[in-house]
Amino acid sequence: MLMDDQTPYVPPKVWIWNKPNGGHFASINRPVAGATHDKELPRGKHPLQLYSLATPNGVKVTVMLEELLALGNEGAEYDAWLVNIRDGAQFSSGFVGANPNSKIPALVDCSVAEPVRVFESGAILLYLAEKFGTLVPTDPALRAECMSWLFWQMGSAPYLGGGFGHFYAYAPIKIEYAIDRFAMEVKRQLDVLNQRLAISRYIAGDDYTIADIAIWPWYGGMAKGHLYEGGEFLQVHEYTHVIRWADEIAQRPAVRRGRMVNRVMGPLETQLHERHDASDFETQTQDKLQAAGST
Ligand SMILES: N[C@@H](CCC(=O)N[C@@H](CS)C(=O)NCC(=O)O)C(=O)O
Repeated sequence: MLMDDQTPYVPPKVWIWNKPNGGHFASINRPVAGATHDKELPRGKHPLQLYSLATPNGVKVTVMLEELLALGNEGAEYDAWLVNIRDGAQFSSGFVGANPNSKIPALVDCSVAEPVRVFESGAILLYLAEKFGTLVPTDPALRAECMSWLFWQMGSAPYLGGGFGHFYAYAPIKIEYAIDRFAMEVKRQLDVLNQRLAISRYIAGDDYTIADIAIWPWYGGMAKGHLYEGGEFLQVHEYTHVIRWADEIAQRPAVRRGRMVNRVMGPLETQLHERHDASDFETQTQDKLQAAGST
């Protein structure tokens, strides 16, 4: 690869963080972990406290919580607090306490005597599925299939987001080698899903599970051309079974609600910055539309 001055880059013996890299998230990337500032996390009235943002990883959890509520689990009532990662809110002392890895989503279960923190979206889905005894099969073979796809998603999505998305959409220079490498891998992953969904209604079998909830925001979003404006580039219309599955899931009322929570981009009627009550879906979005109309 050639740098701007056309000099081939030769890595030094020791990497030093001495310049901004110009990438989309350059201002929040650091090579060290831990808090940058003291700030406690807010806490609301519900058993579950979620600190998140409506990225694909965040949406997994809000969809899960809305599905649990739709199934009648009152204990799944939650406050969803907005963590604006572009402002570095993931580096507050409170957030680092909930997730030492400083990435949304993070959940704190306050329904137990000693609040339990859970981070990593896959771990949160599994924690909630086990807590409420639903959306994960109990039959060992079906459970193994569900777990396999859940962990497949957790291992695969970094190639889609951190690999393809980063180099195709966010990197300040277009590097053919990197884009080729990750476009190839993401197309292969989409084909894995397409072949699976050709023979199975849902990812883990006949029933909708946390495997669907984990995979849909990433690969459903990609197959529908919603991510990185990369739909045409990757010819995602070819993955017809993924599209059939993505469309079906998108129609679920809980999914429609869940994808709105902690959303700060897109049409105003799709944004619910914070969720503290089921009625917020109507009242807050109406308030926003009215405020926009009156300006
Ligand atoms: N493996 C993690 C990934 C979480 C993640 O990458 N979160 C991103 C947003 S999608 C984030 O918080 N980035 C902020 C940062 O990197 O500083 C999970 O699934 O929870």
